[in-house]
Amino acid sequence: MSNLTEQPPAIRLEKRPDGVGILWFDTPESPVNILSSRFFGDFAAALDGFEADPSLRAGVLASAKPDSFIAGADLKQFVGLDAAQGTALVTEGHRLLDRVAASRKPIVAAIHGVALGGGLEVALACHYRVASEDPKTQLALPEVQLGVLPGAGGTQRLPALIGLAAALPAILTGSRFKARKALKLGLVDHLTSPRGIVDVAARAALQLAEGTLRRKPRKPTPLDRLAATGPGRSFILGQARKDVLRKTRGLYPAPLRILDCIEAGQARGFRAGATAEQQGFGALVGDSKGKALIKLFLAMTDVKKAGEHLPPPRRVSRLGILGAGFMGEGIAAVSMSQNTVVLKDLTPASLGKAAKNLDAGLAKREKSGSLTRLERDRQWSNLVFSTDTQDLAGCELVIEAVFEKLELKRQILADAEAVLHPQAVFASNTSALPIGRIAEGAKHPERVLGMHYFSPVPKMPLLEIIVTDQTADWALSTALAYGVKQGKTCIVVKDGPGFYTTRILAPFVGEAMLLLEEGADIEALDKALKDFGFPVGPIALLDEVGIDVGAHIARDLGAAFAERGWKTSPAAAKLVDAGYCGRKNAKGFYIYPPEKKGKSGKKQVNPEVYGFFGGPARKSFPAAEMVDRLALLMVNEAVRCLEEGILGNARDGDLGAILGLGFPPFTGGPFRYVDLVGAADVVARMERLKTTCGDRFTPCAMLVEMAREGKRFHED
Ligand code: 3H9
Repeated sequence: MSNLTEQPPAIRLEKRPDGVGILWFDTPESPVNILSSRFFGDFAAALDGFEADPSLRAGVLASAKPDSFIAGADLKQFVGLDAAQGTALVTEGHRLLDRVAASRKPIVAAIHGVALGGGLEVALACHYRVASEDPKTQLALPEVQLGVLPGAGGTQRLPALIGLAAALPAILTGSRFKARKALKLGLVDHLTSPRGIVDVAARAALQLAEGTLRRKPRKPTPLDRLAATGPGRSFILGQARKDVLRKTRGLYPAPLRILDCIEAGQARGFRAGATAEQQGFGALVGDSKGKALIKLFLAMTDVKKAGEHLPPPRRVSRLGILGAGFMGEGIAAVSMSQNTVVLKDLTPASLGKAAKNLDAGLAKREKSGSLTRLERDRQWSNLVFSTDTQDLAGCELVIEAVFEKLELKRQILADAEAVLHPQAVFASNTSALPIGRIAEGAKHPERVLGMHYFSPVPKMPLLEIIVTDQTADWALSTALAYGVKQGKTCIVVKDGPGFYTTRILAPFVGEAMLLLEEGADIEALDKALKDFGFPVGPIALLDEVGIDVGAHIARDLGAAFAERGWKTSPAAAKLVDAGYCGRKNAKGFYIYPPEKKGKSGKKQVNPEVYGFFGGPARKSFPAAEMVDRLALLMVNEAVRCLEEGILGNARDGDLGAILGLGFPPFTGGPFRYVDLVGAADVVARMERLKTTCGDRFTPCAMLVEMAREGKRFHED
């Protein structure tokens, strides 16, 4: 296919005097190389030139972009594809990469930077792979996370290269490999420095052409030997299928389809596997679940630009964290790679505990190879442990993570203001206390905002930033930029009871309590919501969050929204009075057996808690009814947040609910869920529940209007 516009081609062939043709990837008008049908056309044309030139004896595929090899297929293009178009796209990719693999002149991939998805598949089709030993170099087939499958030969060539047993987890989880690990797996053949990588690859290509270099075959592992037999292969694939079904509850079609493709290839050869892959890719990319996950990725990328219209952020060279508890320690863990971090607490004992955990975390990362010793030492030396407020002087950003008590937080703010520069930002990591109330007595309320992290901080991707009417744009821009540096997806919301995430979580958990009062069974309720797609059920979640925290929030938000029929069960408060705080004090809805060899045993319902909900006799509720009661309340509250301007747009609402609360990702979030099933359907289901359960199910005005006018929240 030829270039349709005046744009330069995405691939340029450089003919070197030593007989090596370098095919330089350089997707026009994109910061990274991305595969598209246009890219394939340019690639085919460059290959024609390479193959036809007798002076070229070998080839190298390299990127002209800084620090990135190929970021995979163009995800923006995927959004508009139906199944047939998806299959056609990857069939074209297959044809091209089969040509690379079958080339009589050896072709070597020079990988510096990310080689993701189709980008890694391009490298897999080459005859040899050289990678730079650089932290930016990362290799993965992340398609499963996007609800699709590796569609350019990955399900066939990866097992062939690294063995079935190693390939399965890599394709089924999409995990990224650094260069060293990739070498160990046999995914790449040689490591070098980023600087001379193209020359090293060219030398290898010539040696392959001359027959003086051969790929070293991987030493077979016991699992490889098992996979080499028919029954062994069936056993490994059968175990993988069981594992997928257990983890996904059958809700995600991509991993099962991936297993079908691998199985087809293993049983009937590369061609059969490739055909299954092309069909499977089309089916997944055309499906609503695949589309929702792709749009989620695009929304996460898009939201990184949220600060573009704001004044430039202030540089943060010193971050203060007040409170060295679990949250404060987590915030330090995601910040210490950036700058000096002052972790302040009242007692050396709490600082000592945090220091021990942070050190252990660094040691673990060094052991896993994700940190060098030097980097570990550098990050550790960024930490300052202090009991003295004076040490906050010079901090450009301070995040308090102390106990959820309004008076305490106000006092902490006043103490900090006494030593802080007037243009230092003060952030509260509260999950529900209104930021405006915390800032009431502040000397500089314009620099006060909320930075609501989720627990455990290093693992949870969301940061909810809360602004009041007084928060200055420069303060917001500084918090946003810092959140992105911490690797978080940041949404900005307005101040109000529970902000966004806590506000939509409260009726969800509250309804679960009411269902227990009506006689629902704890396990059946948790199972219903997990079968709908939440990662944990509402009751298990309350145990994790803390029943005391939940009761506190239910009381505050229940009071704030009582006039519109919010109903809260008194049971949570009674449980707290009886000493039930959840998992943290080993007294919750569930009994958690002690860990054995780092693994937790199966939790059991604590029968005593039914005493707080009318006794041990339980009733059966239809799963769909339980799901509707909880999930629709959450959806309705989310829409209300948009209606009231707490949320700036539906995109942020979807991101917040999925990344912060585990709303089923394949639905695309509460707003995309409404678009998927239709606002009229949601309103009708809520109206039915209103007649049976009460006014709290009144659909909000915005939902009713959207149902009446057949509108959607998202255009695409
Ligand atoms: C696949 O490959 C299927 C195959 O099997 C089939 C083959 C036929 N598409 O994130 P950033 C853009 S599935 C379109 O802010 P970073 C991104 O939108 C794909 N655009 O930077 C943004 O554009 P803009 C498997 C893409 O440094 C800009 O690049 N691949 C794509 O934090 C910068 O992005 C993946 O899943 C793409 N694939 O992170 C990789 N990738 O400035 C997805 C990037 O106009 N990508 N862009 O808004 C990533 O993980 C990260 O973007 C990356 C850079 C690590 C590359």
